[in-house]
Amino acid sequence: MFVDEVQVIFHAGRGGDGKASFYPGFKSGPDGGNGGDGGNIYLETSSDLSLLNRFQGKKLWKAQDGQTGGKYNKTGKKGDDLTIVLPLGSILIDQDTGETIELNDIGQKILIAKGGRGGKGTNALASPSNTTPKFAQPGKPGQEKRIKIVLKLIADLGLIGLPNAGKSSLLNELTNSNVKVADYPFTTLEPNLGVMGSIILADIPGLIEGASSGRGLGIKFLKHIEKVKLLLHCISAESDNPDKDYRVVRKELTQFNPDMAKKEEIILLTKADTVSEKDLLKKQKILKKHGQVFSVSLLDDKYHPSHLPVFR
Ligand SMILES: Nc1nc2c(ncn2[C@@H]2O[C@H](COP(=O)(O)OP(=O)(O)OP(=O)(O)O)[C@@H](O)[C@H]2O)c(=O)[nH]1
Ligand SMILES: [Mg+2]
Repeated sequence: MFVDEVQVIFHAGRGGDGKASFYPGFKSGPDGGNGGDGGNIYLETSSDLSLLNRFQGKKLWKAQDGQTGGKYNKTGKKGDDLTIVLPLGSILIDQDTGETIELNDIGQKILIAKGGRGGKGTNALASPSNTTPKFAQPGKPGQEKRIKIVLKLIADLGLIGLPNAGKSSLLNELTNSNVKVADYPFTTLEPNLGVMGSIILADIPGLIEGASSGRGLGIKFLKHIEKVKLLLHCISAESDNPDKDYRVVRKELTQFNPDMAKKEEIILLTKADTVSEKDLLKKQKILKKHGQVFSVSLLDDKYHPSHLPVFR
């Protein structure tokens, strides 16, 4: 199941207590060390959209506490930080303050919960007016944040088309993605993102006739590419009727959201290596009446998608 909303608690580490102790014998001054600071919790982005799944069974995420200070003015060890990876496009809503943060950038890292300060030990607390403090400071609690995470896809380019048109193969070829590809329809069951330099590419399950009234899977995920700047409409050169393929998908798109149908689109006539040059040109010509058409193939370098301006 594709998880796009979760509730979590981020609990940073508590600061370690300061130590109350004194040098033995003749030195006798206070020697209690400070407690170590609690670990922080950081959030980092990734293009893996399935990452919210992990929060379904585990709500509470804790960073390590700092350790208590020691004798001989030894500072306690700092608690380890915890870095949690979230999908690009995660919106964080603080359930107590209402504040929202959007994680829209590749490689973005933020501090979400700060660890508590370690308490001062008797050595640090000693002053001319109190040369032998009896008590050390306790460590401070770490920040606790109750956060709702909602996933919104933020791709720049969206791959659409009938099942088996080669959408996921293109995603894998052009980006860091490694999603499942197979020679049957509905291989892709959930959206995938890939990163190409600073451009984010989205692949969604194939659309079929009747999708907008609930058939198949793709329609459920169309909302995730509502914000893309450009649609890459994939049509297989293997098809006997590319014009019909084009119209089926366009009809579903329009019925889902007429605004989406107004979006800029280019047509990719995929798997160009599977037909003769003559057949390819014929199909390209048929599709030209709908807009710009580019033949692409992952197996024939002449048609490799990396040659296309949109991917450069
Ligand atoms: N010959 C050839 N086969 C290709 C090419 N691109 C993709 N394929 C094959 O086409 C089949 C379907 O590819 P996918 O990438 O899974 O297609 P999809 O559009 O993501 O399909 P769904 O996820 O079911 O919607 C796979 O067997 C791919 O290996 C190509 O350029 N040439
Ligand atoms: Mg696919």
